[in-house]
Amino acid sequence: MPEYCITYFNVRGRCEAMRMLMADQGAEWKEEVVTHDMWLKGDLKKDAAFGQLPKFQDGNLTLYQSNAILRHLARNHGLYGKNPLEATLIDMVNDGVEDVRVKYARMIYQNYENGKDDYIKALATELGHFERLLASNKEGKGFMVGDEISFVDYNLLDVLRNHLVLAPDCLSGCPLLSAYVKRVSSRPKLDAFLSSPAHKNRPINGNGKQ
Ligand code: 6SG
Repeated sequence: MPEYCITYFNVRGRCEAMRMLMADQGAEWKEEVVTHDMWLKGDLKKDAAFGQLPKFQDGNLTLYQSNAILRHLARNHGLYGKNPLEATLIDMVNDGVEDVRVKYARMIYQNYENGKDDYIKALATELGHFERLLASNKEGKGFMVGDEISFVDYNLLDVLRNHLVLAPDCLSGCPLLSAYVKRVSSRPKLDAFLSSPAHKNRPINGNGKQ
């Protein structure tokens, strides 16, 4: 069993997709929770490869950058497609998820009061891209790429679930994505994690906005 450890703030943020992946794959991990005060002391920031968290340990290997961590877990658990072409397509979708995550975080942390309404108005277009991509694989009845779940499904699911909290009807024009969220969320081990206090009681974002 690998020795996984997440060092991060007490938020879902950039770690919930990797937590969902590990829970669904039956992997165990430790959590080292960093408080605001601990972070402001500066030692952790100084040690971090890019001055930021999350940090992730797999035995003696220490990693930074949440998407690199997701990819590392994907390689460990066979979640990176069945051939190089699928891996490339998974990367493409993941870059699209990252674009949405960055826009979402900018709105949440920098422009919530003034920016939320316009952000929500643009969601039909933003999320419509994923609806069409999903439709192009097995008529939208499975996963984003190929026949099996991959790391991008966990990352996309996390972003979609956060958007459903922000705007509960944001998937009303996306029937395939709506069904995908329900289908993937109901995988038994993932459902158990999503129903757990560890997930439910952890704030989505560090400033209390959602
Ligand atoms: C913030 O942006 O949690 N890391 C964040 N912030 C602290 O000094 N490209 C990489 C990646 O994918 C992005 C990392 C990410 O891994 S995530 C970080 O390290 C810094 O830059 C969002 C999050 N925010 C919680 C938070 C940060 C500042 C205010 C609220 C924690 C609580 C208080 C201070 C630190 Fe706080």
